[in-house]
Amino acid sequence: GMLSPSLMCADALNLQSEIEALDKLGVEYIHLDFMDNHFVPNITLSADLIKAVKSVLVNMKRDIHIMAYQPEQFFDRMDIGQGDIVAVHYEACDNLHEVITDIRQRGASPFVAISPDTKPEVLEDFLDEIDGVLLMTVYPGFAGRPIVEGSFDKIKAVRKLLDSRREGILLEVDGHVSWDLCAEMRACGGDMFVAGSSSLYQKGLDLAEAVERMRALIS
Ligand code: S6P
Ligand code: MG
Repeated sequence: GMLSPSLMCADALNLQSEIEALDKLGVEYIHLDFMDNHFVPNITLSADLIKAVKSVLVNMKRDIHIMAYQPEQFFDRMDIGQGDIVAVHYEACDNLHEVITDIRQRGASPFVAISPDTKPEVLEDFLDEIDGVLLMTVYPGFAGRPIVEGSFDKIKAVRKLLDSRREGILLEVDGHVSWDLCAEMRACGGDMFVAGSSSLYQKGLDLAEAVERMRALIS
């Protein structure tokens, strides 16, 4: 599986060095949470910051998770383009097909995100147009939340749905991907794992060692 450490869990006063360290360790993605204090009751990284991240990346790719209504209004400000993953919420868009097309036309990879109370079947209409699904295993808005009950079964159900359509649609698991749970999440069929306060960003860990340990668990 691939790693996508969550920047909102990194040291907010040292974001550049945190990003560069992950990039040097060969981490695949940097997970960038954008919130509008409306779709979810919080604000984290700004669109300008998400744009600025681009300038320090070498091999790592942006994995942008937009928890906002009308996500398309932020695409220009984030400078969405080639190499980016952009996940927009099913619950936040009433024109989801158009939003997906917009992401694709910018050269980026569209993902659809679903919150814990949303059934996997809603994805069926979009599977031919997207490169992946972001499955929330906590209620979105905050780091450090407990896993939602039934999440393992939901990962399996989404995996089955994706595979029944075609090979290669990615399944990203976001929320409480902890040391204890990540291997099981991988076994259930996850491809990409958002690592936050319940794993890589626990206090006092050496980042290189933590990345190695996490890689072994999700391999
Ligand atoms: C939550 C956000 C997530 C968090 C992640 C943090 O709204 O979408 O990406 O950053 O869940 O990880 P943890 O281990 O604290 O849940
Ligand atoms: Mg996220």
